[in-house]
Amino acid sequence: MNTKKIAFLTGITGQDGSYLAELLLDKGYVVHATMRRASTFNTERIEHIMEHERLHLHHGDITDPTNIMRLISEVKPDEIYNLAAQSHVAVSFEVPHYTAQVDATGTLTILEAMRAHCPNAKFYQASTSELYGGMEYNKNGYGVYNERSAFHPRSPYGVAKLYGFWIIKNYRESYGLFACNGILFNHESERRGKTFVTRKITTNMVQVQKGKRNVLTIGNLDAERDWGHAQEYVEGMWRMLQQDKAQDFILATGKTYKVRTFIEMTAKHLGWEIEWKGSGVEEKGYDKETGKLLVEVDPKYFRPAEVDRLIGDPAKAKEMLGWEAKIGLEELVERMVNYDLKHE
Ligand code: NAP
Ligand code: G4F
Repeated sequence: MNTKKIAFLTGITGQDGSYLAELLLDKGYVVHATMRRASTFNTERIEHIMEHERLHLHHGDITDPTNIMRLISEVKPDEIYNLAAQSHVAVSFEVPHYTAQVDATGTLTILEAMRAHCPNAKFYQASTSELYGGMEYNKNGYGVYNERSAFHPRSPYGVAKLYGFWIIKNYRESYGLFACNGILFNHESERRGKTFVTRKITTNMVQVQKGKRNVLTIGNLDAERDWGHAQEYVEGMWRMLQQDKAQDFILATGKTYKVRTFIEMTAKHLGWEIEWKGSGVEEKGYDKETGKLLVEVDPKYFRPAEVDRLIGDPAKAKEMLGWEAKIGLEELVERMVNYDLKHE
């Protein structure tokens, strides 16, 4: 397929941005993407496509309206993907104001640039299951979230993204812009940042096995997440922009697992069987066979308010986009562990 469409992408150096850039280049797009100036190299995830003839990298920051206005007025994209964010929930409690500038106002800046310079473009906003907050119960326990579920964000990150969600909807309703929210549940990969729980578990446990670290130190073992593979989710983002009408969609697997289950599965791939002893902050995980301490809890990783459980209903995406997650947790863990065994 050779569309010669022009895409404008923020957040290309992140996990999702790197997969999305690959997908768009494969589909024949000309891709203009912003990256931040950093004192060290921040292009590890895109090294393999940096020299691509249809990829154009620009210095950019979505907290700088003049920068975004200028870039969008020059590029005049057909499709805009706003993936840039201060995306770490725990960090958002420490830098709430900055998180709001990037995740809330930054979204508005791009919408305003689109309204002024390319009102017929299509806009994808990286929205999140953090909008829901994991507080909804039904008679069977926790609810499964769909596109009509109520929001109750539990962090400055979630609240900032809620602004992003509503400003997208507002510009759609007010100005007729094609702008849609992808409400994505957690998606991970070999490229996931190493401070998110899944990649922290796989890298740290591999390091323990190689004798480079003593133990995995973790926070809430009982939080539950609906984890898919990021590479599949960027395909869903693209499909949302190929529709005739802008709408919001959930992408999720429809299954949820505890953090402790992710640890147990990682351990299994490394030849260990975890035996848990103690409870609360005293809980520890040992290798059943040797008694070696593998996991301990440190309350410094607890959050001021926690999202206990997330599970999404991807039915609308399946029906209207023909999208569904195929990679289950077992395969996700296996891919991440195998990658980290080679690279850690
Ligand atoms: P990520 O790995 O943390 O990547 C975030 C990207 O945003 C990086 O390229 C980062 O640049 C860039 N960025 C941060 N602040 C910026 C700013 N002020 N101006 C311009 N760029 C900035 O996140 P991800 O996992 O790929 O997630 C992509 C998007 O989806 C984010 O908006 C996230 O909130 C959202 N989301 C993610 C998930 C998930 O499970 N992964 C689920 C739902 C929603 P540097 O490399 O320079 O830091
Ligand atoms: O991996 P996490 O940091 O991801 P979280 O908070 O779910 O946020 C991610 O997914 C969201 C979609 O739902 C995105 F919008 C967001 O940008 C990001 O990509 O934490 C997952 C769970 C939490 O309940 C956390 O308390 O794991 C728990 N956890 C337990 N120990 C830990 C740790 N999380 C981290 N990061 N580090 C720990 O040591």
